[in-house]
Amino acid sequence: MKTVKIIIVALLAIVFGFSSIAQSQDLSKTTSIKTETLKVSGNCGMCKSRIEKAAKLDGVSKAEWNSTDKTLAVTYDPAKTNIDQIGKKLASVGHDNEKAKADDKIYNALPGCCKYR
Ligand SMILES: [Cu+2]
Repeated sequence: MKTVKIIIVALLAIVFGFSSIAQSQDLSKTTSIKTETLKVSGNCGMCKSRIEKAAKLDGVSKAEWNSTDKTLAVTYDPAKTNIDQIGKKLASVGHDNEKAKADDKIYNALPGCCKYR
């Protein structure tokens, strides 16, 4: 009877041990995800969808541009991308930002309503 009890206790310890390891791994996963804001120039709804689409690089889980204060809130995995890369990508589709400036050629090709300069 005593050995049965010991076996049960040992099994419970193993089960709890594994679940706490799994939990700590989940925790480290979620804490490594970063959310940052970046100033990004733009005007209208078209700019908003262009900016948000361009910001969705691999590793970016969320991108939301606020047309009132011209900021982009971006949630990403720092192991896969970084804010400089996101800034460069936004400049490549015509939107000046804190990290990079759009080429005049690309900027001039934007629709009239999107000319923010
Ligand atoms: Cu626009």
